Amino acid sequence: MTINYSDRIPNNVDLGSNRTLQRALEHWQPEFLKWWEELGPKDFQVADVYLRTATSVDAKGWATYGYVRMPEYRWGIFLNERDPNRRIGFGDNFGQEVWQQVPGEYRATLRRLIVTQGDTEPASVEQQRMLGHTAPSLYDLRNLFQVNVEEGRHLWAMVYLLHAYFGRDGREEAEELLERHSGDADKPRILGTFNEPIRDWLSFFMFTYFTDRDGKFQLKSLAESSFDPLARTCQFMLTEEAHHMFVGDTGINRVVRRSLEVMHELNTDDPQVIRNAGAIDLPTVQRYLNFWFTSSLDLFGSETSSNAASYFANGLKGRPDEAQYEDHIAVEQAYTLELPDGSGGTKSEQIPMRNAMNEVTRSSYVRDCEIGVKRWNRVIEKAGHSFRLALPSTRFRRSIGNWAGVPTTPEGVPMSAEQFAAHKQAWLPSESDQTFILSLMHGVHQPGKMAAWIAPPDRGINNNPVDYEYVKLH
Ligand code: BYC
Repeated sequence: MTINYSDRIPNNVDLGSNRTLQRALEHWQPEFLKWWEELGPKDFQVADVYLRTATSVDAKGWATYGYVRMPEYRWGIFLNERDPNRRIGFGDNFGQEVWQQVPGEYRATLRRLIVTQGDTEPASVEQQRMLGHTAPSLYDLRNLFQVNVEEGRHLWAMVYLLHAYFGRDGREEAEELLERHSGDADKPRILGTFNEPIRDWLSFFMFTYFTDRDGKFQLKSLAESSFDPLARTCQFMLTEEAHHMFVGDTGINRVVRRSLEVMHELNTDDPQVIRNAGAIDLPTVQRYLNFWFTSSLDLFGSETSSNAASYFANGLKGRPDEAQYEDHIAVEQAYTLELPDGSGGTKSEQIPMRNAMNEVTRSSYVRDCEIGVKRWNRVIEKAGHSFRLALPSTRFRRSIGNWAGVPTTPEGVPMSAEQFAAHKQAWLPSESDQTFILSLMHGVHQPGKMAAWIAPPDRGINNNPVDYEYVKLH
């Protein structure tokens, strides 16, 4: 399926044949660009950035690389190819034909899901807008901008669905996606994590590892949707998403490697000595990990959710990789949850499987998060140190769901609020941690140069060397 690049809005949905839709989107386009200029990456709009742009939806060779000024990036609408034999893969309508239009009874719910997904995309660009100034290298600066333009494209993906399938309400929702802003006191973004500030690159790497990975799992769930245009859009978004998580995974890996180098050079694991040498001590990495992992756990919603049950029953949102499950109806199964008992202990409770879908997805997510942690720990082990990074329990520091507001240790053992307050500094980034991390953040903008707190990457982008001029600043 070829992409039409001669249209003002690149697309593979034959936009030209629907003049009304085309005009509506062309009306939204300048609003988007205005938003990008105002709330996109600050001060780098005229830089030439070595970016990949989607030019095909073929899994092999879907992107083209070249220098682009970000406001000239060809944001467009790309859906995976339609499979004419695709059937509903789960829920009450299992086996029936998928929908090419939105069934009236699910209109409000589907719109809400699409808006929630869409809202996160520009939110992340807003959160990251100041990071260009403090990029540890041109390689990293380029990766930041790659992530940013693609999140912009993911917003386009959702806006297309709103315009094409939800009429006037959809157009209004598309406008509001540019009116809510991350951290805004009056009109914040919908989901918690997307209102957290990202002021430093350690947080950026944690966000791209943990929060973009929530994106992966939510998109996988929506890629199962019976509403076929949503499924196809999410399938293509997942292709782009992989690089974002790579940025987080390798970013954390490089921070750890640099820390180990300094530990080796100075023959110490004293955090203060490592900090004095300009690197980030591993306990601080763990505290940032604790913060962003737990915030991202909340993005899966409550452990017990009637919303999730009806999304599943109605075929709107499945489980990630639904095909791996034997039973796609899931009415006869139960799921056992470990919940707080209200008096400092835990109790087991069985709930119907459909109500546990958020927890099922969260568990798959946690398993996926473990893979990177194991890799980082192998690096630490090889360097001969006993320190290990670890994911905290899914009960720790939760703000959504049954464990919300229940103080526990990182291992998930309930404790009193006083005990929690006494330990908080050891478990979560303190003000002095944040001040220290911010003190390391200085832009390194010469080709091949790297900030002292991070090791260079193993390789560059698209077979270019690490010292390639990934961003040409003017
Ligand atoms: N913060 O039954 P519940 C990405 C709300 S990231 C604030 O517990 P449900 C990306 C919830 O909306 C992926 N509010 O949850 C990553 C509901 O409100 P309403 C984004 C929250 O509905 C990096 C109420 O609490 N995609 O793509 O089963 C960079 C009770 O709901 C939170 C999606 O989220 C929270 N953390 O599931 C760029 C997919 N959690 O509706 C991009 C679409 C819950 O009663 N969204 N609430 O007013 C969904 O599937 C679901 O809405 C959720 C919640 C999974 C978020």
